[in-house]
Amino acid sequence: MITMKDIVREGHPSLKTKAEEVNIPLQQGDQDLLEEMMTFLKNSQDEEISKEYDLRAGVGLAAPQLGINKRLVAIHFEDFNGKLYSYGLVNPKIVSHSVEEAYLSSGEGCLSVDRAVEGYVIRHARITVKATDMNNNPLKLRLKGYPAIVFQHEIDHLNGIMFYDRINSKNPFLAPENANAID
Ligand code: LHY
Ligand code: NI
Repeated sequence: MITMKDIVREGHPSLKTKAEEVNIPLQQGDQDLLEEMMTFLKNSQDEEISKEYDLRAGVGLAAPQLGINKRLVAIHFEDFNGKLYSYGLVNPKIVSHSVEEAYLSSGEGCLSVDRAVEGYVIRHARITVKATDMNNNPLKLRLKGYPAIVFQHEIDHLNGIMFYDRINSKNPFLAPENANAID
């Protein structure tokens, strides 16, 4: 079972490395890894299990956060309307995005970052993502709002990009004119 000790922290090279494409159909080991990553997220959101194993709640996890240099992402959360987003993604790619930008007004955190970093993380407001799912089927998703932010945060990990790389270093709370706040 994946716990916090398996998650690498800032300073680990895999957080700064572009991850490798994964072969389709998935090898058993890659499929098992995605399942484990999904289970971690579900456990982290379970009041009892998270307390027992001291898990920090998470909605997304990328393989490089386990020190594994592969383009695999797990996502599991309900949006503000109660719609479930639960996906194991293989080789996810943003194939198009809006010109409009967006940021979470409360900022972002990361399971690999043990400190608060304040500021607006400027991202695309809307994205279209193509990926392969855990059952080797092609997947195409159009996302906006909070889900679009989470997917971009996780896909960034596959490219060695951390959320604070997208905060304006001179003025962390500077929002571009074409950027909307998400509450
Ligand atoms: N997980 C964060 C989490 O709290 C992802 C996140 C956080 C996304 C805040 C958007 C806003 O689940 C990770 O750091 N995974 O990489
Ligand atoms: Ni992260």
